[in-house]
Amino acid sequence: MGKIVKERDIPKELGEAIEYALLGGGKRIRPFLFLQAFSLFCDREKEIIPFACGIEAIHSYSLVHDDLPVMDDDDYRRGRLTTHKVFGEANALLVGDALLTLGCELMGSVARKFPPALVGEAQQKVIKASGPEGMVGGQYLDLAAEGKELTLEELEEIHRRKTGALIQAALVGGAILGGGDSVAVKSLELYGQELGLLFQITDDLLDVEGDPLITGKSSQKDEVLEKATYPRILGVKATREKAISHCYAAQKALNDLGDRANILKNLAEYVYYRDR
Ligand code: GRG
Repeated sequence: MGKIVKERDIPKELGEAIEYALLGGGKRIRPFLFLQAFSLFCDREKEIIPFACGIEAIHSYSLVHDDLPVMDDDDYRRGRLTTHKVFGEANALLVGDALLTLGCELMGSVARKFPPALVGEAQQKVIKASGPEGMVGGQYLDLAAEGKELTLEELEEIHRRKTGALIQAALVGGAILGGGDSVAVKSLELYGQELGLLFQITDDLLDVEGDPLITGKSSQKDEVLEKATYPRILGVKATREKAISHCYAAQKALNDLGDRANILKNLAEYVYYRDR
């Protein structure tokens, strides 16, 4: 991923800010999911890596913008200062714009090696999931809900869009590009839906119970911003139980794919037990 900036004619300081935001030690779960789904059906992982990097670039853009003072106003991310704290707000806005557009470019670049129709379909899934019907829409609803009481259904809709849509699209995109049939794509879609909710629930739990030295970000932020969260609506114990049921449902969705899907099944457990 380090080559993304070096290989392009990007103004030096902007390039440094992009690298700071992109290469700052995230878990890289979305590109991992994409590559795992792809490799269930095709062994040309090396050639598809730019598409996976594109997904991570889009995810990183969303974090940079989310951390801005006009949004969640966070000083720390991934164990260090947020992009706007280091490079200034205007530059962080541009870094986010750059990562989003670079992400689209990177995904499209694999059309030189894979069937362009499949690349277009997978790319459309990821872009749609990142836009107003998905992540941007979820972020909008999330900001609008600050300080309000939400029902569990309303909370779930926010997270299905904000967190779940891109996770699901990474899996579906990988399966499509790898050549998976419609039944397999559907299984991964269902797995992604459950994993996305599990991911958000554990994110909420980490905000309450996590160690900032391990998570790399401030804790108790949801309470400060008066955000509706699973622990706030259900309590911590019932939230943990809900997380377990999504973990099992995610694993069950992959049963038809057999042992080759074991890594993805194990990943659901990793998300359940994660401490960062
Ligand atoms: C600004 C359009 C726009 C969207 C922002 C992703 C997002 C929407 C906000 C991030 C806020 C947040 C904490 C969401 C909960 C789940 C989530 C996406 C956490 C961050 O993803 P990780 O844990 O991050 O995969 P790393 O650092 O590992 O890449």
